[in-house]
Amino acid sequence: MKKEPIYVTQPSMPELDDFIPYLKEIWGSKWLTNNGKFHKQLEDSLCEYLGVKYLSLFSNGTLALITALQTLRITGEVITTPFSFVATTHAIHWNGIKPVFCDIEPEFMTLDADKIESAITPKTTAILPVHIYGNPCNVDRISKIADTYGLKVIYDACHAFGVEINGKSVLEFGELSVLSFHATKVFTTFEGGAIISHDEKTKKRVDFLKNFGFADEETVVAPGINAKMSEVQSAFGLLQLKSINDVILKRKEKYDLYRKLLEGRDGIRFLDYRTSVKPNYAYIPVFINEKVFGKSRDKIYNDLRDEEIYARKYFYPLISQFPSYKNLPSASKENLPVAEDICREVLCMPLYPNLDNKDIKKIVDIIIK
Ligand code: T4K
Repeated sequence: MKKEPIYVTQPSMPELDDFIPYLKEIWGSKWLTNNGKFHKQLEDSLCEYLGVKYLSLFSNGTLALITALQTLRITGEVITTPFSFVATTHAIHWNGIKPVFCDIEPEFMTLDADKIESAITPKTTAILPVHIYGNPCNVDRISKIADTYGLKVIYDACHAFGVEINGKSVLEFGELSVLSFHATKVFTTFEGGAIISHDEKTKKRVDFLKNFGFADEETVVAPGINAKMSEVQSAFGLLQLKSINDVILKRKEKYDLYRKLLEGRDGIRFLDYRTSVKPNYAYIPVFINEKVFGKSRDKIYNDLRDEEIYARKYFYPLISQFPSYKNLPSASKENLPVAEDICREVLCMPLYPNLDNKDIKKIVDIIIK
């Protein structure tokens, strides 16, 4: 029998039968969207699960990022990382703000706090770092820099569902954090996302902005957008949440197996989590140094594809290499030497709870053969 292709990820689906009662309730109530019952329940349940006070659901992470910048009225220039999914910088661009790229740390691949200050200009109003692969940024250093220069910090936490530092949610840092619940994420609502804020007033502004700016039937307080999550998606989220601890545990088992089989080989490196981090095992990026390992990242990528195994080069090319951004002064190769190297070495391996251990062994064999 022909084997199914293996993709970089696969959503963990609950039993369809378990979803039917939710659908029946939605059908019965005819309440499909706009802050319905399941929407409210999911916001409360996520606050509890994630250990945060205020969370606003969104239709996706990109609109949540765009709205986060609107919420804080960010203008001028925003310092960000080129090593991320392109939506991070697009959100800045869609707000008419100039992105300023800053290099990343070689060890953790998050924004290099040592290089942020030299990117600040009189026009800088905010920093938009990314907890890449769910590994937290240097949050303490970034907070200090932001305080010193009077800047806001919005974290792109799209990979960081459930991640903690020293027992505290990573979503507690910065003025706002943004999650994605896309089908490829650890926790999913098909499409979806959220903004985490720290006070009721800000949460209210976020909620107005994601609903066209309506404060009530006759009052529009700002030029908002439509970025609401529907009842079907919210219900799916409630069901997903029931198995999330199991999902993360299974991801860890697969993650550990990759590391056991591949660790210690010259020219192959894994991303180490910062100390005191509780990870979510969202991704397993492997960094291949061609000169030392003797085989390039692209050769391994192609060898795997020949076997219908679709590892992904997250995140290559750098955002700064795309036509919309490559002419910015901060996009130059000289400004981003670490990110330029890392993006040529990285390959994210398939990782999801239902991935067969035999397939992991096969993937490792293809890499090392
Ligand atoms: N910030 C960061 C740091 C992000 O990583 C993202 C999204 C965002 C912001 C924006 O959040 P959203 O607006 O998306 O909520 C995927 C996702 O579409 C994207 O959400 C994600 N980051 C990015 C890292 O990965 P693609 O273009 O690589 O997806 P795609 O369609 O190639 O899917 C990858 C694999 O996943 C497929 O080969 C098979 C599997 N898959 C995919 C889908 C959609 C499934 O098994 N089922 C599915 O339904 O971008």
